[in-house]
Amino acid sequence: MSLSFLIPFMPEQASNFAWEMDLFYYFLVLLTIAFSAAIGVAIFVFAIQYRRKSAGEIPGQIEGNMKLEIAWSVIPFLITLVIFAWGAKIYYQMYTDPKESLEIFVTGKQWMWRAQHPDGQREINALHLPVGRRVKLTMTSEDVIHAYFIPGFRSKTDVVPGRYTTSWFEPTKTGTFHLFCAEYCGTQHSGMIGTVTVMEPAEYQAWLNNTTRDATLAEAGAKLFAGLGCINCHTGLVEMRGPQLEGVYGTPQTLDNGSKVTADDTYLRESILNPNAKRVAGYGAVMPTFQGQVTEEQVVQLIAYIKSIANMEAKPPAQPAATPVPVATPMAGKLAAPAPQPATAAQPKKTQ
Ligand code: HEC
Ligand SMILES: [Cu+2]
Repeated sequence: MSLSFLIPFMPEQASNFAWEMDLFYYFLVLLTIAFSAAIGVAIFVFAIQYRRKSAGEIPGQIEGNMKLEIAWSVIPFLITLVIFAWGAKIYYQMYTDPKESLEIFVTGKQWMWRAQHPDGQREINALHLPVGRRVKLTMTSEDVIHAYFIPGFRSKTDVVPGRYTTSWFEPTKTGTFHLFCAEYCGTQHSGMIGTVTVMEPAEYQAWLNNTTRDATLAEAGAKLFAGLGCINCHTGLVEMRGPQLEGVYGTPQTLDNGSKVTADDTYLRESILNPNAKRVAGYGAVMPTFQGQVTEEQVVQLIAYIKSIANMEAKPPAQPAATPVPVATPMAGKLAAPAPQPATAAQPKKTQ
């Protein structure tokens, strides 16, 4: 349903949310006009009708009117409830992750937008998307608060340092659309703009194929996992100082204070950047912080790697063939423990 012909100032409706968002907006505008007009007219009518008609005139006392008072309390109350319920419904739909979606990671940084596609294609101040497919954005910032705003999609989400925010939409039209930063973020805020290009699925596939990529996010993460030495503590051997990370993603973790948290993106990010904030039960505070050593994009890659091994049983690194991305072997010589061997005892985490 398109109502854009009614109010020509709105941007093109290019996502699944756009028409309802616009309808809601028009509803609010019409409501505002109706009340403003009614109040304006009443002011004039009353001013004329109840003006003082002769000097010394004493107006009659008005003692109140129950029916009138109930009406002007209950009717606006019902109207505001409609605004609330409708607004909440739209909000709930927009911020509930769809089951199946194309997942894209976005990082904001003074003053540019970077995006990473699941297979590792990256772009700056641009976003290429297929039409008719649900897209979920997971976003974070390297510095200050930004906001990812695509007016054509009626989609605007804050991008906050230190946490992940998500939003989703389904582009319904091919074409190019504006991308803005909608949160004042410094001198060149107004230049933090780009284009969103929505293409037919086949064209999108061709774009993916023609865009250079070094590695998928998970592959890049696996490289970092070895390069940064995570592997020295996280290979799943009993002697290892850190917990095994296979099967961790999306599962509840018991912390040393007894509480439980789900290992989602935010938890994993914090585990890497501020490991002591939530310490896994049964382990010492030996993990160094990687704050300042990895960019947000690299954190995303590490998380993608940890996600990629989510469905795997923890295995001693003696069978690296079972890992999709072989990372375990090259660093084996660096292990502090004796020669890597299959685990023979229960993992420390399991003893809790
Ligand atoms: C010196 C050893 C060491 C290194 C190096 C290390 N970690 Fe850890 N890591 C630990 C220990 C010990 C824990 C458990 C205690 C805690 O939560 O801080 C842990 C916990 C974690 C957790 C939470 C796991 C869970 O089961 O909930 C994640 C995720 C993690 N590390 C990722 C990494 C990544 C990614 C790297 C490399 C960038 C890394 N670690 C480097 C020792 C290490
Ligand atoms: Cu910005």
